[in-house]
Parts: sequence; C-alpha cells; structure tokens
Amino acid sequence: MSGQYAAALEKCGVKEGDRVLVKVEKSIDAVALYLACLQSGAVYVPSNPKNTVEETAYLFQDAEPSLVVFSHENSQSVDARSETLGRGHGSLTSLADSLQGTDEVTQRSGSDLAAMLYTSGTTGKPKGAMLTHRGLIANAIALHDIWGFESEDILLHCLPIFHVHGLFVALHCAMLSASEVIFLNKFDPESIISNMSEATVMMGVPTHYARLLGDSRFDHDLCAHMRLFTSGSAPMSELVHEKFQRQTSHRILERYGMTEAGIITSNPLEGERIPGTVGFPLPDMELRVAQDDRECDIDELGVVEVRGSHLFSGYWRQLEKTAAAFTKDGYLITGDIGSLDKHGRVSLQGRSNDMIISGGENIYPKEVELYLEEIPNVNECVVVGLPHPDLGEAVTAFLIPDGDFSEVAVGEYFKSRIASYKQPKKYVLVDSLPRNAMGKIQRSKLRDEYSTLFFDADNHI
Ligand code: MCA
Repeated sequence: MSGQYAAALEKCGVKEGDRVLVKVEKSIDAVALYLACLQSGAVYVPSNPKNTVEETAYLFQDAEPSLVVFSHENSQSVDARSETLGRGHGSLTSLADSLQGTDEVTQRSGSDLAAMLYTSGTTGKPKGAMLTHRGLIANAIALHDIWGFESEDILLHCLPIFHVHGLFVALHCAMLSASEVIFLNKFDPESIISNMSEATVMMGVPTHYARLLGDSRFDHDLCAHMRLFTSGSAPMSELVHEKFQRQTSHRILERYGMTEAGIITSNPLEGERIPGTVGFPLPDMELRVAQDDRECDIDELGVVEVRGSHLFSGYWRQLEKTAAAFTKDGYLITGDIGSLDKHGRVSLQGRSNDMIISGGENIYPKEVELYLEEIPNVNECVVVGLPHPDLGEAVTAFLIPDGDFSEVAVGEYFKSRIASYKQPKKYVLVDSLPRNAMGKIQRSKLRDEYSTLFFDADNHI
C-alpha cells in the first residue's frame, strides 16, 4: 500500500525534500502515506485533525508544503495542491489504488529530514521540530532492543498518529520486528478491553490507564498474558502506579521523552521499575542535570539536558529558537526539572517553563492567553494548568472581566480559533491577579491556591 501511495505522491509532483502536510483521521491509509513519504524522500508533516482552519492555515504558511492531504470531512482551501485520504471518498486513495506500487526507495542521508512535527511554543505559535532519518532510526532501534520486541508480539495501538508517541515510538517498535498491530482508531476503554486478550504490549498515556483502571473488567485475568504496558507523554502519579499493580499485577514501565528528542529515558524491562522515576538514559543518549552552567550533584535538582543521535536537528526556519534550545556543547535543554540518583536513574519534578500537559497533549498558556486577550470584555487574564483527576492537568483561565462575561460566548468565539483540547476547561473570574514586586503574574500562587478546583469528594483515585 505504501508503494502505491509513493507512486501517487510522484504523480502529484512531490519531490525529494518537499513537505507533505497531512491532516487526517487515524487510519491504516495514513500509516501507508507516512511510509510512502519516507520511501519518496519527502518530509512527513502530520497535523492534529482537531486543529482549526486558522491553526492549519498557520502550519501551511510555515511549512510551505507542496502537497496537503486532508480527510474528506476537514478539507479547507489552501494555496497548493490538495488531496483527500480515505476509503470511498479520498482522491489520493483512489489515485493510489489505480497505480502499480513502486519498490523504489529514494536514498536519503542520515541528516536529511524524515518528518517535521509541530510543537507548541512559549511565544504562542507552534514551531516545526525537524526530525532526521538518523534520529528516527536510532530511537527506534534503541527502544526495540531495550523493550525486547519480538515478531510474536502483538501491539495494542490506541494512540493518535500525529505525535512521536503513536507514530514513531509505538509503530516503529512493531515494524522493526514485523509484529502484528491491533490498530484502534481511537482510545476507547470498550475496544481496549475487548481486544486485550489478543495483545502482548500496550503503550499509553496516564489518562488512558487512569480510565482503564476505572473499569472493573480491567483486572488481573484480562491482563494475565500481557508482556508489557508502557506509559509516557505525561507524568504518572505514584497512586495510579500502585493501583495499576493492585488491579492487574503488572508494574507499568514509565519512560520519558519529548518531540525534539524522541524517548530519552526508560525504566528497565528487567529490573526494578520505580514509580516516580523515569528510569535510565537510553543507550547513546548522554544525559546530565545542570544548574547555572554547572553539573548538579547526585540527587540535586536542575534542568535535564540531553545529547545524542536521537535529537532533532532544529526548529524549521527558526535559527534563534534553535540556538536557544541547545547549550554551547550541543546538549538539548529539555526544560524539565529533575535529578539523577547514584545509580543514574532520573526523576522529574516539574518544568522550568509554564507548559501544561493535558491528557498527554502539550499546551502553552501563551497561545490561549493571546486569544483571550482579544476578547473586548476581558481586562486581564492568565492561563495555568491545574491538577485534574482524568487529564493530569486541565487548562484553566483566570480573568478579570470588564462588565458581563459569558462562558457560552467565549466557547463560541474559541470554536473557530483554537483546537478544543487547548480551550479552558474552567474560567475563574477574579478581582485581581497575584503579582510579584516586579509586577509579574505569579502563576504558581494560582496553581497552589486552586489546586483542588477539579477535585470533589468522589474524584479521588
Ligand atoms: C480530548 N479532549 C481533551 C483532550 N483530548 N481535552 C483536554 N486534553 C486532552 N488531551 C477534549 C476534546 O477537545 C473534546 O472536547 C472532548 O475532550 C472529547 O474529545 P475526544 O477526542 O473524544 O477525547 P478523548 O478520546 O477522550 O481523548 C482524550 C485522550 C486523548 C484519549 C486522552 O487526548 C489522547 O489520546 N491523548 C494522547 C496524546 C498523545 O499521544 N500524546 C503524545 C505527545 P469538546 O467535547 O469540548 O469538543 S508527547 C510525545 O509524543 C512525546 C515524545 C512522549 O514522550 O510521548
């Protein structure tokens, strides 16, 4: 199928190094299109299908793709060739079906781009993280080895495929040993539970596991034959870890990564998996914890920095942001605060920036604040992530209204502007916002004061 899509890309005029922007729902055809891009030497640029027309227009303008592929339902007009993907009504799918598949593989070097994934940024606009063939291969081989993937494995795949986690971490591991994949179109506890008995490995975000644990059918017997559950993209609380072990008799393997670096550390397959830690750096990944240009002592907190062949090659057309992301000696500054223990295990304690992680999705407050500030009767606002029993953190807006404030009207306003998962789950109207002596808003004060806003007596795990 990927050979047929590669032939279709050629017919569409896609050349080596061209970006192909893909905003489609999860499907096998989307996986084939991703592989076809690799095969043709094109750069795969996946977009969240929930992105609004405005957000997609930004990606289009920034990535300058020579081809844009939409799902039938979310097509929009763009100033480039566009096609649709899907069985029955997809123009690219029909074209691919009508063509003889090609086995030809365009040779690319390790430093050539394979994919570009957009990550939200501190300034409010997403940046394209340039991922190379070398980086994807290095991370895939390392994970395949340390997690012991074999051809008999069957991967239960419930992640979206527009992120590193679902597209690269999960699929590459399975592909390297030609393992079977049970490919679910979205996360849904019902289908996970009904397919679990066929699978041996599942990868998920903490929200997936917290939801599964809420179902009494997700128990020891259902999971008895499973080889491995991994969790990442957001911190997993020790409570969920322990509940997972009590309910399933499995110890979840927590690992840590980011779009710019792939997977950075992992708890061991053999050996102790310790809740609250993210394990050891992957082979070939150099990791240190630093503070004010000096390396921290054992157990001392600092910013986690990493170096190695897995790393991205920079932000697309953003030289300054790329330079700011690295130290002089080539370490990527992750922005995560953590420490190393005497065995080399990494523990994370939070972030040095204000990024919110909601259900495994990263959201920068600035992006939401910029939109809120445009609303005429919002005088001042600040957006923070508050602890949430299902999502880990929930986007919350604190604002000083000028006159009447209608949540319904704001909901309507946001609909066409930013993807729904980024929109505040709650609006808190206040008379003033806490500021320090320099006049800077103290987000941490709001996080502390409102830490139980999303919890009630029934909401404890
Ligand atoms: C959906 N909604 C959310 C989120 N997802 N709200 C906040 N945070 C979210 N993450 C909202 C929708 O906007 C919608 O709102 C309503 O929930 C229902 O949407 P639906 O799609 O049905 O939601 P869901 O199926 O329940 O999705 C929740 C989810 C999903 C299953 C947790 O977000 C998910 O699969 N997350 C995984 C993300 C992931 O793979 N991250 C990896 C990136 P409304 O009703 O108002 O429209 S990090 C990465 O790749 C690095 C390398 C790493 O280390 O892994």
